Amino acid sequence: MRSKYILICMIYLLCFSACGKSLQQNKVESDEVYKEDYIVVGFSQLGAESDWRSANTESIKKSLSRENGFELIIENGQQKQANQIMAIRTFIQKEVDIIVLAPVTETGWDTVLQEAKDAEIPVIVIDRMVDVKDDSLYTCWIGSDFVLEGNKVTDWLHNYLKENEIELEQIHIANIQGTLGASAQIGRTKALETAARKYGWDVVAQVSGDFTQTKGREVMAKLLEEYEEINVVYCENDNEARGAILAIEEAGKTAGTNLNRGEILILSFDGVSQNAKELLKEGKIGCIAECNPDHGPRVLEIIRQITSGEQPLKEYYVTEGMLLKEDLEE
Ligand code: GZL
Repeated sequence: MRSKYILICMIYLLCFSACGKSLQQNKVESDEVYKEDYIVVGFSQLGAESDWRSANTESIKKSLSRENGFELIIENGQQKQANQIMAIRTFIQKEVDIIVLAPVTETGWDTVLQEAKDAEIPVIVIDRMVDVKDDSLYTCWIGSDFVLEGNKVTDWLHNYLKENEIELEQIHIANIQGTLGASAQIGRTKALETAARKYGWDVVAQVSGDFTQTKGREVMAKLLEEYEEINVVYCENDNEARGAILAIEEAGKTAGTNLNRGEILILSFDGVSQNAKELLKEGKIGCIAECNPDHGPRVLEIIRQITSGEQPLKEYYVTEGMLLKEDLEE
């Protein structure tokens, strides 16, 4: 009886160790397969402050998917550069294959991008630009021409004033800016300032709305208290525009396109959310310069180039248009 018991135990132990080994082996193999078969990308996204940002994140997630051969690690910087720098350092420690960076502002990246370069990890910058001394610190950039976006809006305003025979002295512009130091804010503000000098427009105030609806509403409420005469608001994204319209209506005024009837003309950027398109259709926003969030496909193409040893171009501009009420009605 005892020998039979010992035999059963031996058989059990043999089975267990064989099984255990193969499980362990599978785990090692699966880890190796996991690591070898996927391109590991660390994506430092600046935040989730706007509809545009959410669409941008979704575009990257869709392109850098498991099905396409990627393991994507996303870190949300909550609009703080320190968080993004920490994320990049974590990606370096994890020895990711590629870093994608959507920088909150242009300056302050030299040191951490040098660390990525020393670790031989290519960095693809998307959306806003980085302002670094040595542009070999990043492989390439994909984004928009923010001054051109601003020029489209100021051209539209200039034509609107002409067509409606509105005198120069009649308009008083408030500029609700984006996050100060962000390429989108720098470019869009520059376009307004250039046009204001060229046409002699009165810009009564420039205040940052940080690209959010909450801040846009807060800033607009304060501006209305301080400047009764404001009748044009140049918002640097749709979320700020939505906030500004709420504040205008809470102050008993009307956002619209008939300045001669005392309405306040809202100008904006992005054109991503359905809500912004509705406001445009209703005439609460006069025009929206499109800002294309769909960077995923281009990033995918660039990573394919990098991993096959090709050198991508240094800059890629996404295509963008203008959203007008008449287009949406069609
Ligand atoms: C523009 C992008 C801006 C959007 C805002 O490319 O950086 O940041 O216009 C977003 O909506 O917050």
